[in-house]
Order: sequence, then C-alpha cells, then structure tokens
Amino acid sequence: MSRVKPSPRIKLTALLSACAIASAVAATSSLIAPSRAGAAPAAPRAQFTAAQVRAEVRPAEVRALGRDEAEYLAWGRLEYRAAQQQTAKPGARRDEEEGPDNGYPDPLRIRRLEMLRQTQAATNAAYDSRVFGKFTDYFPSPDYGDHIALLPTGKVLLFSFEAIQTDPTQEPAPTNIIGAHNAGRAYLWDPKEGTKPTAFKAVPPPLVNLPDGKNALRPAPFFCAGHAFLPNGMLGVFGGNLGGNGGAGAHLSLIFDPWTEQWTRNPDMSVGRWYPSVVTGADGRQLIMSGQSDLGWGTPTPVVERFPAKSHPVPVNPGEVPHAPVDRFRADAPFTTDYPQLFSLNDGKIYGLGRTPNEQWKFDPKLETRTDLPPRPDQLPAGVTARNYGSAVALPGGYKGPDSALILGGDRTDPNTYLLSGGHWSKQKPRAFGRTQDDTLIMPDGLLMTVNGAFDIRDYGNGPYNPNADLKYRHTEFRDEQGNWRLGPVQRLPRGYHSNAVILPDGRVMITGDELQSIANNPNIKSGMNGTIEIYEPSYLHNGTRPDLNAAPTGSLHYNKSFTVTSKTPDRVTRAVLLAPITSTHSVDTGQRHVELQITGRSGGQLTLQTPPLAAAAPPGYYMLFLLDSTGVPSVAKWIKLEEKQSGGGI
Ligand SMILES: [Cu+2]
Repeated sequence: MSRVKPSPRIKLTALLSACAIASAVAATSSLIAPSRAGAAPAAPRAQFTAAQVRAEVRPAEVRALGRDEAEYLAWGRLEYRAAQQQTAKPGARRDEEEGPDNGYPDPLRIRRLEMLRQTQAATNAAYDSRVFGKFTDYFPSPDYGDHIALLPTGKVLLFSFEAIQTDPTQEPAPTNIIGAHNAGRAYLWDPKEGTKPTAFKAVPPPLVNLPDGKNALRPAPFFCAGHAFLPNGMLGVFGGNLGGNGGAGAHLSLIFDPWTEQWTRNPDMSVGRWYPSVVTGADGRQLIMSGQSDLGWGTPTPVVERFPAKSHPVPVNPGEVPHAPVDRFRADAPFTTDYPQLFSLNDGKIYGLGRTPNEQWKFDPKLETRTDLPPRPDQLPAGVTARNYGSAVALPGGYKGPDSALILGGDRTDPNTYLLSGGHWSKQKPRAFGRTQDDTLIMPDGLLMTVNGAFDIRDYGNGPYNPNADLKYRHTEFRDEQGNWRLGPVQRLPRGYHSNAVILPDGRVMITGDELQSIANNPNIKSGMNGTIEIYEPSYLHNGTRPDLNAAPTGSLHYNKSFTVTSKTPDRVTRAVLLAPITSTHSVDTGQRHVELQITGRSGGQLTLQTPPLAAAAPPGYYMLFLLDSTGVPSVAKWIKLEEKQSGGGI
C-alpha cells in the first residue's frame, strides 16, 4: 500500500459551529470543566470570531502543517491568552475545589488534549495500518517516564522526579531546587496488567541525604542520571541532580534489581554527574562518562569511571546484587558537552561520540586508552558548537553484531544522518526534517523507526515553555532497507525533551516521557496520574498471523554455541533475531542492539540456532529472541541470557 495524501483536517467553520453549540448549551446550564477521571472533556467556548482566528494564523504554520491545523493552533493561542488575562484579573474566581491554577487552568488542558486527539485521528486516517502501523492506546501514568527501562521480567521501569509544578509555562523539573523537594520517584508498569492505574506499582528509590547543606532525607534524585543493563539483568544508574546551579551532578551509584523490584545504593562515584552516559562493554563492566560535575552546569567531568571496579566480580547471576564501588578508568573522556552517545561495537571497543563534532573517540576497555576518531562532518549552524540532544543507534550488522553507528537527531536545521563505519564518517539519506529530542528504535526486522522529537529543549516551535507545538514533530518516521525515510502516523502528544520509547516483548511500542507536555495536556494533573503513555502497533501486527516461538532455553547460553527452540510454525520461520532491551533517556540508549542468529538446523517443531560468536558481538546479558517470517513479521519474544563461560571473561 502506498502513502495516501492525508485527508483535510476538520475545518475551522465546523469547529466554530461546534463551539457555537457548546456556547448555547453553556447559556442554559453551567458548562464548566469536569476534571475528574472518566468525565467527558468540556467543549471549548466560542470566544473568538473566525476573523480573529484567521488574524492569528501564522503563514509558516500554514506552510508546514496546512491551513486547518494552523487554524487549530491559532485558536489554541487565542484561548491561552484569554485564559491568562482572565486569571490575571484582580479577584478572578479560581476553582475552589481544585485550588490555584498557576495561570494554566484546566479548560486549557481539556481543550488542548481534545485538539491533539482530533488532529491525530484526522491525520492518521490517511495511513494504512498494514503499511504504517497504528496508534492504539493513550492512558495516564503515575510517572512522567523521563527515564525508561524494559526489564527482563517484561515490566517497564519508569522514573523521574516528584511533581513540583502544574503550570507547563514554568520549569517542571526540580533541577534548581535544593533540599527535600529535589526528589526522585519510580514506578513499574506491567503491560500484562493493561492500562489501568492498578497496572503500576511504586518502587521508590532509597532515601538519601545529599551534601547540599539541607540535611534532608528524600527519595534519591536520580533524574537526569545515566543508565545501562548489567549482565545479570539489573540496571546500573549513575549520577542525578544535586540541586541548583542549572544542573549540578550527584555522586549517586544505584542498582535496580528487576527480580526483587528493589533499589540498592552503592558507594558514591568520585565525581558528581548530571547528564552522564553509561555503556556496558563486552566484558560486562560499565563505563560512565561525562555529566556536569557537582560544581554545576558548564563543568562536565572528564573522569571516566567503571562499574563494578576491576577488583570486584561482574554480576552475572540474577540473585547477585553487586555491592561494589566504581574505580577510575585510566583514560579520560574530555567531552565538553554532556550525554555523549556511547556504543560498544563488535570490535569490543567503546565508541564515544560527542555532540561536538570534534569530540569523537574510541576507548579500549582492556588497555584503558583513548584514541581520536575523525570529526563528524556535519555543518552546524553559525554560532552553534554542538548538536542538541538527538537519537543515535548502533546499526544492525548481521550475525557478527554492529560495526557502525548512525547519528540521527540533534540538529533541527539538518535532516541528514551521519554514519561512522570502519573509522570513517559518511553522510546518509536525510529524514523529512531535522529534529531534536527524538528516539530511534531498531525494530525486530532490523529497520529503524523514529518517534518523538521537538524543535529544542522545552521549546516545541513557538518559544520556550510554550506547550503549543509545531505538530510536524508528532510524525513517526521509518527507514527502509535502502536507507530511505518516510513519514508515518502521528502520536497524540508532541513529546520532546525527556521523551522515551521501548519495544515490548510482544512487538508493540510504548511511548512516554516529556513532563512538560504531560502536564500541559492532562486534565487530571492533580490526581497523581500526571504522566501519559501511548501504545503504537507496528505494521507487522496488522499483517495476519505471526510466527510462533513456543519455548526457548531459560538458562544461560554461552557464545558460539548451538541451542534449540520450539515453534508451532517452524516452516514459516526464516530469521531469528536478538534485540537488547531499551533503557533510555535524553535520546541516549547505549545498549540498543540487533543481532541476527544463524539457523543451523530444523527438525519438526525444533529449530537449532547459533549464539553470537563472542561477547563483542552481543555483550553478556538478557535479550529478546524473536523469530521472523519472510515478510519480517516477528513472533512474540522470549527472553534469553548470554553469558561468558567464566564471569568477567575476556572480549
Ligand atoms: Cu534532563
């Protein structure tokens, strides 16, 4: 099926007449914002004439989005300004039950969410789900989901910070708050439990006291930390927010155990890190790089630390919580910007790809050395020295694992993508437009999908802290075998800074994050369910039945060994694929990985598969195993675990 031109959005005239009806209703009964769960959204009031709306329309938005969507946005701006004027009046009536609205009243949230729902439905009607997949669910979450990890139990760990703000025109994160209100929070979502509030479980981080002069115990403020999986399925989380100075690093070193669903705290790192990156190498140890130090924003640390310290064993068994410090890696990583992209490629080396073009390095985990890579050849706009946060992936490299990395997002003026392969950079085919704060997923068939994205940090195209977004960033985008990109259906919320997405074992994509947009669009903001989640079903879930994966080994698998799986549809299976679980934040996911497995034998309902040749191809740990048919439709995944014969073994 080919892409069909999107049908026209709902016309302004239709919108105005709908509002006129709402206004007539309002005249006879009191039409005021319902804000409890389950209440229907209130229709917007007819405050503006068609001429007023047309005068507000921006030609650039008409060019980018078409007239109808531009008129929606114009309407939203008028309503926003009117609401602000209303609440600014002395003695303005406030909603007594809900409390002060901080200048951003619930009717705006209701109206804005309804606009996003309508425009999503209208746009996506033009996309055939058999070709482009389909957005299916949108539901509230008790966490913003600024950090995410798909755990080997199938549950999703979400974490961020305790809510401090209900007004999305103000900074929503406690970055500059010092003391008890600089606090973290974490939840598990169990996809098997569905989309209700009962599908979530609070898993609060340990109480910590930070050296911030306040002597206040609070749940660890681990937001804006870095994280990666350990070989035993636990998540190592490093850094966080000390508070103040525009982003000062905490020294925190934490483990989340997916099996007991508990956090533990390890001895602190030697430096504070706010916005560090963490990568797990072929030896199962984690390298922690960059991050703003405890002296605040503008002081990124060059110190590289390793977890666990070399004097401690790599945790391999699920029951083995590592109680270990970090130690210092011999080479430094003098990134001048935070959240570098880090990848462990199939030569066993760590590639550190900074946001600044000339900070591209290769680290040898054994020799503890750093060598220079060529500068990335992108042309940043005049006066700009580094890319913004944006997605990057280790490109699938078949049975031998990835040998190259693709830089995608991070420059809103440059839609091109840049490939580092064999020590050389090349410019690759562009996406439809440059975007920052995006996430690019490697799907089971090895093709790429981009979700999320924005104009800038806290700026959705109409200025900072204005939740009114340039809606083009809601488009998904897909890369085919030839490297060509095409736009796909749109998500409901524009999600930029702090957005995330994971591929679930059943093949669906779960999208969350961006607390600013969540609080701008959630009429139940004060209910505690102040984040939101969206579910997208890729096209492979709309193309008939799926191949079956019935059973896979539950014990550890060593490298370069054969193992058997069973399938009820063995004749349909043409590929077997390992997909590493996603753990991401700020467009950084160092562990995402796609590795093909050779099918070396078939006998009845049994398939014989070959594990990757060595740990450099696929670092030890848990992977989703998918069986695919000839059209790329995957089975539901089973978890398998790769392990060296001796823990902490060589590369
Ligand atoms: Cu952040």
